Amino acid sequence: MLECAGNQRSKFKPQVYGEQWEDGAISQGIWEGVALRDLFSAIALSPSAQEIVFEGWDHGKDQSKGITTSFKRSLPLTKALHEDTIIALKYNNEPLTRKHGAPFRLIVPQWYGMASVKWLKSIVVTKDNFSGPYQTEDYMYYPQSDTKEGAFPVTTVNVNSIIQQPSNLSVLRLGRHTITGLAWTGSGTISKVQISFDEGKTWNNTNLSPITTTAKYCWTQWSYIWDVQQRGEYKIISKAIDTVGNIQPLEAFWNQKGYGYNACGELYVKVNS
Ligand SMILES: Nc1nc2c(c(=O)[nH]1)N[C@H]1C(S)=C(S)[C@@H](COP(=O)(O)O)O[C@H]1N2
Ligand SMILES: [Mo]
Repeated sequence: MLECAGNQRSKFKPQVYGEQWEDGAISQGIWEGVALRDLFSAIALSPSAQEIVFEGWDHGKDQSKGITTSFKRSLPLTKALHEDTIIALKYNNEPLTRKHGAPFRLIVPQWYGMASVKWLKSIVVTKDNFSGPYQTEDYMYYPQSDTKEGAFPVTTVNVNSIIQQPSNLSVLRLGRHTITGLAWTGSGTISKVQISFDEGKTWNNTNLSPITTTAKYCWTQWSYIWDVQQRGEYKIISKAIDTVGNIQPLEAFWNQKGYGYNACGELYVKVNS
């Protein structure tokens, strides 16, 4: 699973500037390649090594500074040498295409998409903390609206869920309906998804699709059979909980650049005949 840190940005209140993503800045597929850890086992890393810096081939002019910059980000050694941090060569059992980052792409499980640098040009080990703009200006949470106070970097994917079916604002008949959706997290796996029909006062457990041992870092599909016997307008909300104990909040953590939105999924339906 690969999710842009700006996914669902359009839902922040107050609204924030930037690409107005709804639910769609997320994808899932099979990434295959060489573990960085294996690459580096063939090379002796200096004990003073701190971080590994990854640079993509894409570049452009930074309007405000008038200089050419490339997409470049670092990972701390622990994350870079995680067993599933890979240099991907294949996607969904086929050679990586240009769109997906060919010829080589870093894939960093459990972190938001910005960490998975496409079109790799260089990999450099440093003894310092790298501080390029894509990890000190962008991809930072700024909790205040007009200052940089309290800033911290965007890393791990937040626990999250959305409702996929029925679609928002649809009109349903009385009787049984299957409510379905997805849940995902960057910490452990999803342990529970619950839905509420009363703004979160009471919660009902949903059925989770079984977690396979072969596929890691996937979203979980969930479903709930809803037998509705009363006409009316309903607001349905979904809440995911992961094995590390993270609980999806009713309200997202507001930040200036609109990263990491993870308020409970919500859906409005009308039941009328
Ligand atoms: N070289 C390079 N890699 C990059 C980016 C970029 O602009 N340049 N964008 C990042 C961001 S913000 C995201 S969300 C993902 C998007 O991956 P996708 O294009 O495969 O969906 O790529 C990441 N890797
Ligand atoms: Mo992104």
